[in-house]
Amino acid sequence: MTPSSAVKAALSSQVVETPSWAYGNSGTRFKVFAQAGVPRTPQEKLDDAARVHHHTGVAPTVALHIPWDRVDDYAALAEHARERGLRLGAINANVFQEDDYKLGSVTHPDAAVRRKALAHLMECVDIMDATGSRDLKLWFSDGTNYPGQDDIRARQDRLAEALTAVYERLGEEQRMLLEYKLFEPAFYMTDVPDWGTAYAHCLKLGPKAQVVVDTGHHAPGTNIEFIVATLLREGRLGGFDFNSRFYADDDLMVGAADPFQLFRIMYEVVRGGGFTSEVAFMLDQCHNIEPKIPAIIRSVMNVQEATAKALLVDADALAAAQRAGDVLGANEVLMDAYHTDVRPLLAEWRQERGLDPDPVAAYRRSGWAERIVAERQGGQQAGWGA
Ligand code: AOS
Ligand code: ZN
Ligand code: ZN
Repeated sequence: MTPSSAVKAALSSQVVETPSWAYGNSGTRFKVFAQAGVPRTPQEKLDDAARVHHHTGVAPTVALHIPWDRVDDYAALAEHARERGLRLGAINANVFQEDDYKLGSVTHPDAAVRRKALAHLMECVDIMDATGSRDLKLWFSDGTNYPGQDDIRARQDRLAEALTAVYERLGEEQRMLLEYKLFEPAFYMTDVPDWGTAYAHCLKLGPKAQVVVDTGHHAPGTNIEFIVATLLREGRLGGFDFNSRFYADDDLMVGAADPFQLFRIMYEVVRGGGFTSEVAFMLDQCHNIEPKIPAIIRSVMNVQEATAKALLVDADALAAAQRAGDVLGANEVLMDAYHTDVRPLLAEWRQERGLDPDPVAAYRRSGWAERIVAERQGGQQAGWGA
């Protein structure tokens, strides 16, 4: 197996980006359960994110969502982050929460609505200029509920037109991450339903357009690691929205339902050379019933554990077994790494960095949870079930 020193060195280069909305109250379409002490402002979300980074050492960036994190002065917000050892990460656009978008946003049949949606996307790029964010993350709820409701091809043309306009507005170092999702809220046809559609648009746009894989956005049984391997081969994997699902887009803690799937995904990332800053490892989760900050710490640790196991895979032994057609041997090499308990290695890795070996326990002891409950009244809702 790969020596643990090499695994530890590789782990040091990993960054897991946490989403601002995971710190706020969230729920399902049935109920939002408010928690005591949740942030009231984008600044307070960053304060909580700083605790996650403080205890894990690998979460220095935070994704924002506009308008949920709207402020007057984005440069000042970036400074607030910097003062806490953080950077602002992806800017998530929102063209799904207004009445005008009932029939779509950038694919809407009415040009006036399309113009409004495009203006919001452009505003998000302006915000990126102010925050220094590299990535614009686009998820469109656009789609139709009934056959014949709108023209599938015309909607693709409208989508391409909007994406082209945004792409042309991007700065040299900025990227567009296009996220696909099989269904919901549209139930008959979604305009960006799968990686193939996202990839086709990105390919036409150019190299700054990349696909983002949200692990909760596929049909049951989909081989997500194959998609990851393919996108990496094509140089179009911009990042992940990590979360876990049992049924649909559950947005549960990553690795909760299927830690083996997470390992297989991370193995393809390692195998495909995707373990670089070009691939953004973002979380897209909501913590409706569990305490938020420790849940986010756990999620970051779950990503790290899957990564450590993937890094442990003995590449030479695996390649030799594959060349020899040794089906069982090859599978065993992979499973050996998966079954390794990497928790002691990660505890060591943390201690070497002056971190507590048990981040969740350290957070519980820190008194932060009690402090925010005492100091914050009337926490902010994340925005929707996300
Ligand atoms: C929606 O299902 C998506 O997963 C999004 O990534 C969404 O845009 C994000 O949760 C916040 O905007
Ligand atoms: Zn997502
Ligand atoms: Zn989602």
